[in-house]
Amino acid sequence: MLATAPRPPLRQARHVRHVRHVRHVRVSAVVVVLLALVAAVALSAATALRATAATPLTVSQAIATQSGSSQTVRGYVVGEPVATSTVNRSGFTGDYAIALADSASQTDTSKMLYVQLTTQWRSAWGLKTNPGLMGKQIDVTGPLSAYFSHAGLKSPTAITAVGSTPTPTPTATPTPTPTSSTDTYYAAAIGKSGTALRSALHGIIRQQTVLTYDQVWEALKDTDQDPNNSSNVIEIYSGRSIAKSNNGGGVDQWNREHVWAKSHGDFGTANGPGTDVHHLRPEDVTVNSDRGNLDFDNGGSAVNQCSDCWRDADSFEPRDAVKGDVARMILYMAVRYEGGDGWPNLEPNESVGNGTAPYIGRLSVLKAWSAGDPPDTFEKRRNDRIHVQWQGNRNPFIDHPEWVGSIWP
Ligand SMILES: [Ca+2]
Ligand SMILES: [Ca+2]
Repeated sequence: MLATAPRPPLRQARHVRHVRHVRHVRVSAVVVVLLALVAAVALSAATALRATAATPLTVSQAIATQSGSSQTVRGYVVGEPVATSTVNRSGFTGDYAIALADSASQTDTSKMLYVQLTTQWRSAWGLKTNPGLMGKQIDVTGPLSAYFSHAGLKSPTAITAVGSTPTPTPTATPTPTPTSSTDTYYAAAIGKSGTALRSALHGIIRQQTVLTYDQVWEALKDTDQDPNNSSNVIEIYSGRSIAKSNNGGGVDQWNREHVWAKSHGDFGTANGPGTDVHHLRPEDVTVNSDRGNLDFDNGGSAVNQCSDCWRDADSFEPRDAVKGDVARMILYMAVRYEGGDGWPNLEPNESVGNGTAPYIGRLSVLKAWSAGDPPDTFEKRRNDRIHVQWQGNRNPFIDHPEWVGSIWP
């Protein structure tokens, strides 16, 4: 009986197991292939990253590659660029830029790459704060493009010392920014008043990058850009919008107006007060000439080509919309230039017709102008751009108009 027991069910069961086994093998093979593909992709990505990190450009390669593309450059810190052909190797004045070279002893600025230090990098990589960085080898990543009219790298995205553990990337600071975080910038001045406030502000704002007179053209094309037409700038007194490219000395072109007239203290256009963009503005060549070196006061006759501008023999009155701007620029100059650094001590006074003395009047009128025309979006953006992009310092009276009355009660 048992011998005749039917077998087919057993063969069927074996068949079923076989089929299941085959399916299992096929599924396993697919998983293995997929895993292999994932591993291959990950490996090639890692290899690519290693390749990028392992082969930074030399400084001379970076100088030859000013294409705007983001690259990592390895070089030695050799100084603080302060102008196109000037790099401080000691006596550092700010934390706004560093120069890199392929040799730690390099002194030829044409063999250096100028690296901009945007806000988040300054405390760790600026030479004023960290003079011991001189001669250190570092890697910097960022777009290779001109800075200070010189081969450069702007807005770095990473900076690391060679041979050290990478420091975490600080939170990127978008530009323009600082209006909401100026309390840090003014930390040494907050809570002070009168002469103590003035002295603290001087100590803060004298930390700046000094531009050349040529760089002022480029700076003004940024700081005074027409908000409604990025190809144009706004002329301060006339209020006209004019093509950025139409600058120069010809009739109806725009040129660089010194709101603190350069003859008042006779500082000219050498790097210093004569190139400080905080008081330089685009203006029509003829109107600029009509303002000349007049002090500021109310009254006079209408000025040609300048609606709502007035002048007489010893003073000039601009249109209402920029009266406060003019006042705050003059007061910035007064606190920025206190007789140090080889420059005259610029001061506002109650006179008009100051001529070549380092004074500009009339203070009581300027104070009234500041109160009557508070800072607007254009003026605040301008201050931010000068801070972030050009000079690294701010006009305190745009950020804190109330400080005018504290310093000049
Ligand atoms: Ca204004
Ligand atoms: Ca002064």
